[in-house]
Amino acid sequence: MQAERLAQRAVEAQLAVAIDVTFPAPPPRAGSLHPLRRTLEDACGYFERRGFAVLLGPEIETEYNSFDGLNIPADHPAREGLDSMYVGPGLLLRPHTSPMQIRAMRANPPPLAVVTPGKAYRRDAVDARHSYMFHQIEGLLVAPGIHMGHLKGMLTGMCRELFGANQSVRFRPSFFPFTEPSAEVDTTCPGCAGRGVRDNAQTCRTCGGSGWIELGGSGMVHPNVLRDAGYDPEHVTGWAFGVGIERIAMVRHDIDDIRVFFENDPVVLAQLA
Ligand code: 2U9
Repeated sequence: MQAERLAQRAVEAQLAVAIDVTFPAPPPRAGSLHPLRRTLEDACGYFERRGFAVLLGPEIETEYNSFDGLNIPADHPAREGLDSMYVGPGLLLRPHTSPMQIRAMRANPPPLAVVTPGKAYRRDAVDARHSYMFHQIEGLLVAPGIHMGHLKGMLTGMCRELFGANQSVRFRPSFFPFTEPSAEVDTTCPGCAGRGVRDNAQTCRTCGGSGWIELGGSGMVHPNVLRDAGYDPEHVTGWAFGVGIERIAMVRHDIDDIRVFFENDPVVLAQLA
């Protein structure tokens, strides 16, 4: 009898605590885009708003789309198992997103304006600045009368979208089998506005004092590439570029170790929101 009374009192005591169900609940924690996703979407958005198609493609690609169609000769070192990761005869993890642009040219007549964002894979040891898997965005514009000035203008606009309105872009002569002429693409360092030194007169840690940061490569599409894709280099010309997304995100967020992007520590990522 005693125990029953005690149990009854315990229930009554619990019920006596009025639970105000109208009390506001704690707000749900807002998530945020991963910094790589946001950089990819910012870069793609710039081109999409100017009429470029954003094309995704297979990450396992043929050797033809990865090399031959890009004027990369059969004996080129990039084709070795040292640099690329093969998953079967003539099949590999794509070393860049360029194969999707080959597919786009073979499937569509000019004029063609595409960007191809996505993962690319290279046999690299992981350290603060390299990873065997990385993200890039490549762009391709093919039409009558396209020249390097158009390329410089679009890349300058992209850098102003990504890093701020005062950015400049410069070309440095280079070589890639798939473009002629070829040029490395630099933009003024956002960390020091191109001065090379910070306000405290210290050498800028983002650019090492040069005032410029390398973003990637570019050039006029090689005639062999156009021809292989069924285009006539006598009637159309094209520009192309490729930039690394981790590189851009590291500069935008002042990060010095690429592994931050892949460890997915929510505390760290929340600071990059
Ligand atoms: C076609 C024709 C030409 C794309 C290009 C580069 C130069 C380049 C790297 C920069 C950093 C890749 O992310 S990265 O490691 N890319 O330097 N890419 S020109 O040229 C093309 C692409 C497709 C049909």
